[in-house]
Amino acid sequence: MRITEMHITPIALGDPPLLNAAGLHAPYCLRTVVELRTSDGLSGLAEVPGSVAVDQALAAVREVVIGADPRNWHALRARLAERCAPETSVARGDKPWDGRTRVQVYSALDVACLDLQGKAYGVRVADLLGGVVRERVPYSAYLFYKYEGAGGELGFGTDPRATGWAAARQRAALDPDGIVAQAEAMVAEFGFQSIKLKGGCFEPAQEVAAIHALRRRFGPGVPLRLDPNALWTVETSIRWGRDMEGVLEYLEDPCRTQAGMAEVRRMLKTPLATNMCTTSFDDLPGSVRLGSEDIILTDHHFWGGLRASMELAAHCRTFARGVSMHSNNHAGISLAAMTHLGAAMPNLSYALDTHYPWQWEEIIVGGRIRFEEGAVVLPAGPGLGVELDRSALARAHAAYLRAGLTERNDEIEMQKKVPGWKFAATRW
Ligand code: GKR
Ligand code: MG
Repeated sequence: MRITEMHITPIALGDPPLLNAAGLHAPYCLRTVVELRTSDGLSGLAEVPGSVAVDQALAAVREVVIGADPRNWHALRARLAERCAPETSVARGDKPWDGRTRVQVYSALDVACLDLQGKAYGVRVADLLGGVVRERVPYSAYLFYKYEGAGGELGFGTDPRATGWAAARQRAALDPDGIVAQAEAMVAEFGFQSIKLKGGCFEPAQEVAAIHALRRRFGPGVPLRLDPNALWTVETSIRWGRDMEGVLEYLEDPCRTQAGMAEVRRMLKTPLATNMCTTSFDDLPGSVRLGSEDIILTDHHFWGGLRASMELAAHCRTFARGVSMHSNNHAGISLAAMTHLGAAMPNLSYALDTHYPWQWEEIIVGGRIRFEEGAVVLPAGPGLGVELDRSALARAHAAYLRAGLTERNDEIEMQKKVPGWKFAATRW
């Protein structure tokens, strides 16, 4: 079997004005869909966070990919390394999301090749990752402070006909009551059994008050997490971490650097998780030496693919760390890939993050993937078990061309609401 075609399609999906440490989400989030086709007529899919830089990095390896055997990942990866070595964590940047592009090339090709292999052998991607340990993969509700509006072509007005979660997706949520109302709507619609709040947007006191309000509303049976995306100092992290002791399942990236996290970890009983301080294999020795976190949040888009995330899970087992998953905005191909990974990871210890409920469009046949009691049932396969809806893909690509965005830039979006607003790597 040989790869004969590689298609790179940038798309834009509507996204509400969600706040985070770096500013505000634009009306559209960008993704890139990669499709590999083979000599025997198979199609393998992958989805990665989109930007012109990622698309260019993918296009730059096309001649290495064409002609490769998708069943031999080691051979393809070695050839990719000659052409485009993956960045180390130094290139990640200090924004909440990972700024690297070449790591995403590895991720896209790893996932698309696994999809092809699964289709060729008639098995699921999770089977290829070592076998299915759970058929239902639990996800967490992911709450955001937000301005009014739903983004994309739904615009920024409130649609009075919207009910339930659709209405909550449009309503502003800027205070603890708004966050509790958002959680109620999201939990009612999707059945999530744990809740994460995206922090780093307001004074710690306000975000911690929202966590206590969630605890009062949902009780100790619903695990809670807060993620200030490293905007707090070590002192602030200890001060507010103590205030939430016994309330949080984990505190995610309260501050910057492994050394900072290790200091906070020594002073708190609450476990710490990260997708900002330990973000690639070159970070692992420091993580172990310093003891910077209890839980590493993998993300196959940034760790180099599903197989690399399984390697990370083995590392976490060896060093008695928990493992779970980070997310950025995404569509169904990524959700399917995350679900296969979650289904195959023996030591998955927490419900996975997902931004999926914030979107409403889809590019796969059958439309939106459903959550049952907060979990996604492993797609039946073969491969990832999802197929491209080519007209939906064409619509999302047309939206990309209309939107005119070349990369994610939350600072510029925030300045449209708050003139002069500037990102600060540490704020409180
Ligand atoms: O979507 O605004 C967002 C998040 O802040 C995202 O960019 C982060 O990468 O979800 C992420 C996280 O857990 O840090
Ligand atoms: Mg995070």
